[in-house]
Amino acid sequence: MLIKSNSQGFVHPIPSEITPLAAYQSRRNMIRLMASGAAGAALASWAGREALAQAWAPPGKHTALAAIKSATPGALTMEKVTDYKDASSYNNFYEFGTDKADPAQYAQALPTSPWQVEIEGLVKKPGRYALEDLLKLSAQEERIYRLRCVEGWSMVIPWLGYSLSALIRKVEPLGSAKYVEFVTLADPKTMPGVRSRVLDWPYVEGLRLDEAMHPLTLLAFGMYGEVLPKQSGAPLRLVVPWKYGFKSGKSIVKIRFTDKQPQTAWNKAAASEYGFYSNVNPAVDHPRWSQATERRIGEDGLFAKKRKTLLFNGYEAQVGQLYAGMDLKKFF
Ligand SMILES: Nc1nc2c(c(=O)[nH]1)N[C@H]1C(S)=C(S)[C@@H](COP(=O)(O)O)O[C@H]1N2
Ligand SMILES: [Mo]
Repeated sequence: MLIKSNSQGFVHPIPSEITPLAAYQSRRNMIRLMASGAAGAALASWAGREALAQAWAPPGKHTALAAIKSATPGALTMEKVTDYKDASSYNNFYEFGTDKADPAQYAQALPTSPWQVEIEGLVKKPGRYALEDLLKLSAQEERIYRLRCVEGWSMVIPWLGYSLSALIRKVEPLGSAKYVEFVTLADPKTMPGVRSRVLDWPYVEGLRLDEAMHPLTLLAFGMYGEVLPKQSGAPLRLVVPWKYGFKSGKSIVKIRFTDKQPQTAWNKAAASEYGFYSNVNPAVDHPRWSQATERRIGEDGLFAKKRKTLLFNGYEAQVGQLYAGMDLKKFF
């Protein structure tokens, strides 16, 4: 299947799609504290501070979100944000067990400070980067993104972070770098799931370099105006909103630049079910089930309708160009 190519060529994300709802002025924000003032500086440029302040609603209260206008039909910011309670208690983080409730229960023992991320491979500036330095690298923004799991559920989460591209530029990939591999923590002492062989640990994910550089690809340190809860991938994770959730690795310890397509944990586990690209695509079924619809977490009442899944999870205008001319059934 060929995707629609965008007549305007590459389109940067429209501000309304990634509206940073300023949590900063009214709420205690660990990230800002840690970054000692570096965060938040760029927030006001997108919209008036007043509007931002009004738009922000604390976890559990979302009515004000609808006030944010969007130029894109079905745009993200018009959707109701998932309750914090649901987003932090229904998780996939197999290092802590395969049950959705396991991460919230077992991840609390994970020490997340100090934390370092090793940058290696085909870059000019490899090395160990402390979390504090990564936090300061770019202004934090709040971005409301859908997270769509391959299991058929989705959530809408206000993430805090910045475009991964800021880090990538800083470490200067060599011309030969074509892919980025993300390696996450695998510590059998603190992660009970790592003692079982459900996956080939550590959990590894990967992106093509241009996907990793895309402004929508977020290096996230927080959500809902707070530091990430441990079950959500503290102290830092990726959020790649147009791909299935498993591409968004949690608790990252290594970022490696390579010239070869990385072997990812899910691809190793079941190559016919989980390809390298894993773009959200209603037209490409998982071999064991359809991917055409999704269930929004928090909407599972008796009469809750399933939602139609959108190509690239609704971010086609922003990311479609990355895959122009590619057969998405083959490169699934
Ligand atoms: N390290 C690690 N990262 C991971 C996973 C995991 O098991 N281990 N699960 C992935 C999957 S399948 C999904 S859907 C999302 C879930 O993120 P959430 O629990 O914050 O909703 O995390 C992804 N990142
Ligand atoms: Mo997932």
